[in-house]
Amino acid sequence: MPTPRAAVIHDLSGFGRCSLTEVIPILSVMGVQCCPLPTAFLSTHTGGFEGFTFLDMTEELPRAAAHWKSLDLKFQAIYSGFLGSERQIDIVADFIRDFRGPDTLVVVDPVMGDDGRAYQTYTPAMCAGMARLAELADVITPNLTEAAFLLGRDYEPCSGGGDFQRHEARLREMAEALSQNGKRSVALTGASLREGQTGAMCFDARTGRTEAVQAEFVAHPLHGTGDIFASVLTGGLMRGNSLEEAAGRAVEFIHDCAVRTVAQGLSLQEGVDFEPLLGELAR
Ligand code: PXL
Repeated sequence: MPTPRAAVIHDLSGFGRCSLTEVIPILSVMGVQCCPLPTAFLSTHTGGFEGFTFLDMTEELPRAAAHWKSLDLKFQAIYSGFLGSERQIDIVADFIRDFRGPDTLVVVDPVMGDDGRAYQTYTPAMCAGMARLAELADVITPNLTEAAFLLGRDYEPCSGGGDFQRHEARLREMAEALSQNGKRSVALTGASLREGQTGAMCFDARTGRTEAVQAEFVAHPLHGTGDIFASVLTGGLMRGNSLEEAAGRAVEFIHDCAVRTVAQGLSLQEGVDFEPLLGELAR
């Protein structure tokens, strides 16, 4: 069988482990050929570093896409993440329309923010555009902040309150609302159903079912886990896993990486120390 191929539209941040520095090794070890279209080159990610450089690649994206079109390249998956400008919303939407085949899996990770706030480089217009882009997806992977932005609701964190029954009902309702009447699958990340656990609330458009996937988690914020989640999920779906299986794998992998990272006492900005554990994903 030929190696399946994914076009990945995400940024390249030199230091701090996120986006393409996570997506490429993860997809590769899962047996997927990753073809990156970098939306921007940054010296570091934007979460907690000051003075990072930012090279906007907006002009380059349609040029690279046109070249790929002239080569008649086909992709089994198109996966988008962090975008570098408002104009990139339409460019990525055009890319999806141009390259999507009948069996292409389109994953939009609507990267916009965390902890109730947009990332430094995201404008309100970009966030509104991300909601339009997400409409083209088969699967979306928002965190709770991004889900609130997409639904036009106030952000409500999972922690606190202690009423986990209410949390669970709320997370289920959010995942289903994000599916737009069951049209697309949703893996809502950062969904905690019990103290000391976190994971994802998944609505699977194929089955119409909503299921939670959880793992025990050390209470410690880590950078770049959302990109790992969406990458492992995409790799799993491309291998034929169900949404729940693929999300389960992603949550388990992040759990193992988080334990390792916390044990080493790495700073939050350095991201998740995932490289030594990549072999787990090869199986
Ligand atoms: O992990 C999401 C992400 C991706 N890319 C860049 C970021 C962030 C989050 O801060 O800054 C550049």
